[in-house]
Amino acid sequence: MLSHTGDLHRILPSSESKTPGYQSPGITPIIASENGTQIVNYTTAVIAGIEDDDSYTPNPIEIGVGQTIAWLNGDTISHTVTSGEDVDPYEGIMFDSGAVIPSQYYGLTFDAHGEFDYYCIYHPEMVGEITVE
Ligand SMILES: [Cu+2]
Repeated sequence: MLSHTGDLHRILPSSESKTPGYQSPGITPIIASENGTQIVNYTTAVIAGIEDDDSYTPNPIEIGVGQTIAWLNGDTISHTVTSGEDVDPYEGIMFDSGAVIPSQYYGLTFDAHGEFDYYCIYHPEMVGEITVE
């Protein structure tokens, strides 16, 4: 569903420049915005693997306007967080993480109300939904 009208910012995890490695559950990731500002208030979601609508947990993800979601790839293979769905000609237009490798984070901040479907380009059966209240 394309009901989004506001700005959407891609958040770059600061760990992108470091050697990827396993992060134990409970370790707080450092998520930084494009201008380098550290995001301290975010909701963590997990990319669990190829599990249909349980692939991303929680599902749906419910957040408020202005809040950030940080997806952690908890699987052993790469996945994406891509707007839309497999047959949608607009897929990936609003956001597209590219390959998120295992143990790495991808973050997005949502500045407007809306409902957003997303999926994994590599495994289109992996689907999730974001609700911004
Ligand atoms: Cu995938």
